[in-house]
Amino acid sequence: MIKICLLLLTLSSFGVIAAETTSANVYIISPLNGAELSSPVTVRFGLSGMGVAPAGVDKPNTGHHHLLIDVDTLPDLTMPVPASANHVHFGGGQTEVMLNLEPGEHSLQLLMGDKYHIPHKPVVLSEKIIIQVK
Ligand SMILES: [Cu+2]
Repeated sequence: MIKICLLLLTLSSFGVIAAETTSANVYIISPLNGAELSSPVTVRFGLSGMGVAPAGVDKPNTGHHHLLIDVDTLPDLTMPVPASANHVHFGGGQTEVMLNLEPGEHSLQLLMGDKYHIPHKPVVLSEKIIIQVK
């Protein structure tokens, strides 16, 4: 009996470890890195390993997208993502946006945040892409 309990304990602790280390992945489906396009630009958000839920909704392993536009320095990842023209929240659970961008080079990067807009631990951050707007 003790052995069975130990086995169950071991299995459940493995379960917890697996859940914590399963890394979610956020990425920009389109546009592609290096794309040259005209404004408005439709940006589509991709996510695997976790779900999208609106801000304020308490559901495990979910979050909502934040689009960082022309952000060189990441915000403090222990605090709610700031809200500005360069830090756009999709607290409704949206997975795409149409952006009006000035001609020139722009960077785009996605950052997931939890129900309080705080980045997850470990952080779920996309690669930064660079696009050219004509
Ligand atoms: Cu947010």
